[in-house]
Amino acid sequence: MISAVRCSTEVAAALAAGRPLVALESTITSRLGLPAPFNRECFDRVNAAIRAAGAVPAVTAVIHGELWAGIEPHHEALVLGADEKLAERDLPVAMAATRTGVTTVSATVTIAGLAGIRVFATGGIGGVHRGAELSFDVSSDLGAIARHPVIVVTAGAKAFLDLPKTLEVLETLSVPVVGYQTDNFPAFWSRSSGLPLGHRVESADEIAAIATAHASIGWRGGMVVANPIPLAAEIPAADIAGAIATGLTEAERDGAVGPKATPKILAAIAAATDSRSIPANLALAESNASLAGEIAVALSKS
Ligand code: PSU
Ligand code: MN
Repeated sequence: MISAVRCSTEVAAALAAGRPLVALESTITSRLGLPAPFNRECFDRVNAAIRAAGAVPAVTAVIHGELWAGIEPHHEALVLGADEKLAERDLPVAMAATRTGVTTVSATVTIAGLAGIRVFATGGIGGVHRGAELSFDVSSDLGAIARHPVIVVTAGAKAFLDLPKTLEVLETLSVPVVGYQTDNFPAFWSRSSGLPLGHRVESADEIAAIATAHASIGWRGGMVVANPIPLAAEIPAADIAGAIATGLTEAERDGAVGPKATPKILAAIAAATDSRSIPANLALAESNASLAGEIAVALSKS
């Protein structure tokens, strides 16, 4: 194990024993991702879903300048309450300044890759923002997924992004994208964006086989498993479209650009849907955690 990453007692033991592990990001379970008390509910549900699948959860965070893969129980309040969002490029700065912060998808795949954790569950990855042809706002999540050998389980990408361009950039970066029991790229709150995917898989075993083949051809990058939100929790695309438009307008009005854009848009969409977006967000995160746990178990047997 690389010394730049500290592991919780439980995660260190699981790594040493070759047990299945699933990394988790900490931005979604901070107030930047979900309002209290739903951030704690999300934290508890994703951790429980991974355990129920037979894997060990490894929440990633930066605590007093140290990168952690798996946090100790006494860190939980600090991590749930932290409000500095750290992407991959922020890690060295936060380390040198001994700061505490929550990890985005890009920071999480970095830490998971260093620790040797091969599966990661998030809610929805960042991607190409609408209007990126002018703003150049393309999440560093995409490049990080391409460079770190971690399977990312995600409910597509957040529907306020430009999903066709997000898929194009993933193609440019040679990131495999497979639909889990779906032919279409999911749109976070909705099961389908209507955008077809090239590859569909039916089981965690198939995903493990693809990851193993991927590594065998020397590629040291990750892949995306697109897992649609459970049907019962879905908000149909037509119902969420107005809230997305409101969220984007409010973020623009308030000048929320760069890393501040995503938290602002998510909060505005929650307000515009009378908080209906929140149970959907919790359900998709839990479903992704459960599938990630199954994939980790399948990988540990292969
Ligand atoms: N999905 C959510 N809530 C979130 C995020 C994703 O439901 O808060 C976070 C993730 O941590 C993701 C980040 O990596 O937003 C992307 O931010 P940006 O667009 O600034 O790269
Ligand atoms: Mn950005």
